[in-house]
Amino acid sequence: VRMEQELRGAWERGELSLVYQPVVRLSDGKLVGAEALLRWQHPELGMVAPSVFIDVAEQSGLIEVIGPRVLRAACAAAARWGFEDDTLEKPFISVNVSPRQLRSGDLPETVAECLRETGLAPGRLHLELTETAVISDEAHASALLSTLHRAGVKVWLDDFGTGFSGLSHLRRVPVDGVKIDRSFIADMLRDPDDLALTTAIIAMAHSLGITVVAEGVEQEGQLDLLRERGCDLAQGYWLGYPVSAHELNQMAS
Ligand code: G
Ligand code: G
Ligand code: MN
Ligand code: NA
Repeated sequence: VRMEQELRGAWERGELSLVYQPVVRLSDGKLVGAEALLRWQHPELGMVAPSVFIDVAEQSGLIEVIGPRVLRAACAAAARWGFEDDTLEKPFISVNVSPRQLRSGDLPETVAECLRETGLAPGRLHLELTETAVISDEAHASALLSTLHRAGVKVWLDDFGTGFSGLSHLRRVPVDGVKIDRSFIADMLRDPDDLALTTAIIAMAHSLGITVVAEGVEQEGQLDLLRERGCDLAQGYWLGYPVSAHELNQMAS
């Protein structure tokens, strides 16, 4: 309860901020996008882990206030990236959407509003939904995803592989990309099962025309193996830590 009270008003007090982690294309090593990650710097508690406070925000319903603000701030930052140079390929912005935001019904409207206000091209916005949230209510999720697609927004499944949704769900739920969960990437160099799973996800996704992102790449060996297996994009500490919007813009230009 204490944390919930602290979190209420944290945005107004300026304690919440966004950092942006680079996403790199494996074929040429170029930065092609970034994932927005929320940070909470509390005056006494210090840096509170997102895994802790996102959960509190989700349980308490506060996420329905914080979520749209995150979306707006991330779109506003991305709209400025590459602005100085028309010839540059402009990076996409990937924003995490929690299960509760997915269920709440006004997501398409919030998204449309943010795009209108910031002028960000819809195709540059990627929404990251967790695999488990999507498969737990497939009918609702499919309809919602179709609405978002009609608006030109891309949808990615986050933490892919952990929910065992597999091929059948990917066929029924229209997604543009999957992000292979970092637990698989962490062990792929020593655990043949994790390597086999990663390879299978890449092949399966590609057969459906879906882009594959590897998360949590921390070593060069992982990157080499992912490139060899045809993975499209990657992110992780080896490729770049989360940075400010300004720093990301400098990396992109
Ligand atoms: O750095 P990292 O510790 O930021 O993130 C931990 C978890 O918190 C991840 O599962 C990530 O998806 C989630 N997360 C980070 N930022 C946001 C956000 O803005 N909204 C939601 N819903 N989840 C986020
Ligand atoms: O579930 P979500 O993918 O949105 O999680 C993103 C989380 O992963 C963030 O907490 C981010 O800080 C963290 N992260 C990003 N790159 C790495 C990495 O290379 N290794 C580890 N362990 N965590 C990472
Ligand atoms: Mn994510
Ligand atoms: Na993830």
